Amino acid sequence: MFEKILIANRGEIALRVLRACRELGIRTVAVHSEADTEAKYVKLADESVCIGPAPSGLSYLNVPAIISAAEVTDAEAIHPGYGFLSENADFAERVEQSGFVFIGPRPDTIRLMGDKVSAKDAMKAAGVPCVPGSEGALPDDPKEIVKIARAVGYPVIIKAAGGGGGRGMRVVHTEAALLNAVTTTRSEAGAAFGNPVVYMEKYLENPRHVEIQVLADQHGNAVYLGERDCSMQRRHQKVIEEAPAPGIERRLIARIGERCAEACRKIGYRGAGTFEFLYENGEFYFIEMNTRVQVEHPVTEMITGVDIVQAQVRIAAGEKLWFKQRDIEFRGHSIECRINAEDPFKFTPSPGRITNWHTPGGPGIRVDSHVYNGYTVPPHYDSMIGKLIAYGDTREQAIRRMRIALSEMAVSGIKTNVPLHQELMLDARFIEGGTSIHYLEHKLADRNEVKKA
Ligand code: MV4
Repeated sequence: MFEKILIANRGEIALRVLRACRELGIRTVAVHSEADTEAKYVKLADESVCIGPAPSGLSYLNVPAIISAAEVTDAEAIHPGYGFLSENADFAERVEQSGFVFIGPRPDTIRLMGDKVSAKDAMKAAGVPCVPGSEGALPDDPKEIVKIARAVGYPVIIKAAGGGGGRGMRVVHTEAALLNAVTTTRSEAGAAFGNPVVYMEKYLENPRHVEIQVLADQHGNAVYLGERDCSMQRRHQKVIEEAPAPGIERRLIARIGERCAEACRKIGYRGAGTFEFLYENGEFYFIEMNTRVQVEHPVTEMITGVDIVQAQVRIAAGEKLWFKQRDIEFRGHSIECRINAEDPFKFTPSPGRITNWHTPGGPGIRVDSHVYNGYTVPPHYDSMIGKLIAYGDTREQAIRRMRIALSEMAVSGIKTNVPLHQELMLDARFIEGGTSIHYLEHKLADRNEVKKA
C-alpha cells in the first residue's frame, strides 16, 4: 500500500479522499490555492502545499505545480477527485511519466472515453446497448448526412465528439434544419474543444438519466455496484441523486450491470467508473462513460457498504478486488441532496462568510462537507458546499429522514438551495418516483409562471 498520497482537488471531495486515506493508514498531502489556505482539509492533511493563486487555471489546473508538489513531498500517488484534472488524459500521462501512480484508469482509457465517438464505438463492440445513430463520426457529404438522419428517424441530436456532460449538442426536428445544425455544432465544437468531429443519435424525448457504477482491478476482475438515478437536474447540474432507481426491475439492472462489468474486462478498465445511460420505455441506452469518482458516489456506498474511494486507492496500489459480484447485496435506499451556496429561486451564486453552520444527524444521515462555522465560501469555484445523504430501509423512509435532516440544517450568512430541496422532498411527482430529466426544469418554469401571474 502507498505511504503517502497527494490530493489534487479541493472542497468536500478533498476531505472525502483524505478520510479514505486516513482509514487506510496513508499520509496525505493537500494542495491548495491561495483562496483555500484556511480550508478544513488543508489543516487536517499531514502536509500542504500552496500551488498558486485563486483562479483554478493557475492552481488546481496547474499541472507543473501539482507534479512539483508531489516531488517535494515525496508522495507516491495522486488522487484527482472529480472535475479539474480528473479526466485529463495528458495529466494522467504526465503523472505516470514523472514516476507517480495516477489513481484512476490508464491514460489511454481516459483518452478513449474522452472522445465520445470512440467511447461509444468501444462500448458497442463490448456489448453495451447504445442509442441508435450514426456509425461513428458524421461524414462531410451533406447527402450522406441526410441519408443517415432519415435512417435514424427524426428527431435526432447532433453531438460533439469532444463534448459531453451536455456541452456541444443540438436537437434537430426536421430535415430542413439538419445541415445548418450540423455545420453550427461542428464549428462550435471546433472552437470549444479543438475537435470539429460530430456524431448523430436518435433524440430520446423523455428519458431518465440512470448510471451504473463499476469497479475494476488491474488483474481482469470487474463488478458493478448497481445504479443511480440522476434525473433531477437543472442545466446539466444534478440536484438530487438516488439509489436504487425507482421502479426499475432488479433483473434488468443485473443484466445491464453485467454488460458494463464485462465491457470493463474487455477493455482492461482500471479503477472506479460510471456508465451513463438514458432509460426510456424499459430500455437502457449508453451515452457516455465517466472515468472518475462522481459527486453522487455516496448513495451507492450507502446501499452496498462498499467504500468507493478506498477501493480506488487499493486498486491503484495493485490489489485484487477483494469481493465478487455475488458478495454485493443491495440493501435499502439512499438519496443525496447537493447543497449549493446559491439563491434557491434565482440560482445565482452566493459566496461569502458562513456565520452559522449546523448540520443534521441521527440514524441514516451522512453529511459530506468541508464547511464549518466561520468558513468563507470563495467566489472562484463551484457553488457546491456539501452533500446531505439519507439512508432508509425503504425509499419512503429515506425521504422522511431527508425531510427531517433538511429541517435541522441551519446555514446563515449565505443563501443555499436547502429551501428547494425541502420543496422537492414534498413534491408529489418526486415522491412517486421515476421523473424524467426534464421534470425539474418544467417545475421551475411553472413556479416562475405562478410568481408572475
Ligand atoms: C441525449 C438526450 C436525448 N437523446 N441523447 C445531455 C448530457 C449528456 N451527457 C447527454 N445529454 C443528453 N443526451 C439523446 N440521444 C438528452 C440529453 C439530456 C440530458 C441527459 C442526461 C441528464 C440531463 C439531460 C438534460 C438535457 C438533455
